[in-house]
This record gives sequence, structure tokens and C-alpha cells, in this order.
Amino acid sequence: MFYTSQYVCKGLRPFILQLLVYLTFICATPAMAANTSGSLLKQPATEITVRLSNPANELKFEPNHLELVAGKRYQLRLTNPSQQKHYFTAKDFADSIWTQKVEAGKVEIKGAIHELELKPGAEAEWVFVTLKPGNYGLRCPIPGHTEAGMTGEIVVTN
Ligand SMILES: [Cu+2]
Repeated sequence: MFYTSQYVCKGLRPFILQLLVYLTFICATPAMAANTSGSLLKQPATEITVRLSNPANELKFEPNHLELVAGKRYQLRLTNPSQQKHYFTAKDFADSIWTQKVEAGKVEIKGAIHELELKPGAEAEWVFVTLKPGNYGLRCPIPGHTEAGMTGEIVVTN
């Protein structure tokens, strides 16, 4: 009887060790993920300003080429110094990032954002963390604006 239980214990030991390793792995993974996203959110944001058109009402983004790095936090300030409304539309880009918030006036919007419309003189701040490297298109979809060159490119590198 004594020998039997000792034998069982010896046989179980590697299994228990394996189970412990497995459980540690399961427990560590969500904790590590939470830590990673926490530190991504805490890093200082790089500020970038993009103007939608200009006081001369030219149909373009200034600048129209953005180079970002994946895994970094950005504060994208959008302004519209022209006399008509414009859109900042970069749907694939918006799908590839994690939006922390958009601030416009006294309103702070949380959650996924796909497109921003800026009325003449408006300003908005989009705070996000880039996740997926890629080349993403930017445009203003108001009829005639994309065609006139109100387009741009957002490049996210590793
Ligand atoms: Cu426009």
C-alpha cells in the first residue's frame, strides 16, 4: 500500500509540474498583455498637425504624407483654416490603430473613430496608438475634393 502510493506520487510529479508550467503560462499571458497596452498608453505622445486645406482654400492636406512608427502613441491635431468644411477620411488606417480619444472643443469621444468632419475654423485632436504597419490612404470625400488632390498617405513602419 505504501509503495503503491509512493509510486503514484512519483508518476504524478512530472504531470503536476507540467500543469504548473501550463497554468503559469495561462495566467501570465493576459497580465503581460495588460502591461504592454498599459505602457503603450503611458508613453508620451508625438504631436503632429495636419491642416485640412488652407486660408487660400486649396484642396489639399498639409502635410499630405505622414510617417509613423507602429506601437507608438500620437496626438494628431487637425485644423481647418479654410472657409469650407472638409473630411479627414482614412478608414483602413483607423481600423489599424487603437484610438484612445478624440477631443473637439469641450467634448471628448472614446472608442473607434473612422472619419472626422471639420467645419471652417474647427480643430480636433485624435490620440491613438499605431498597431499595424502599412500604407494607408487619406482623402476628403466631399464631391470634387479627392479628384482635385485632397488626398494623402499615412505610412506606418515597424
Ligand atoms: Cu475637402
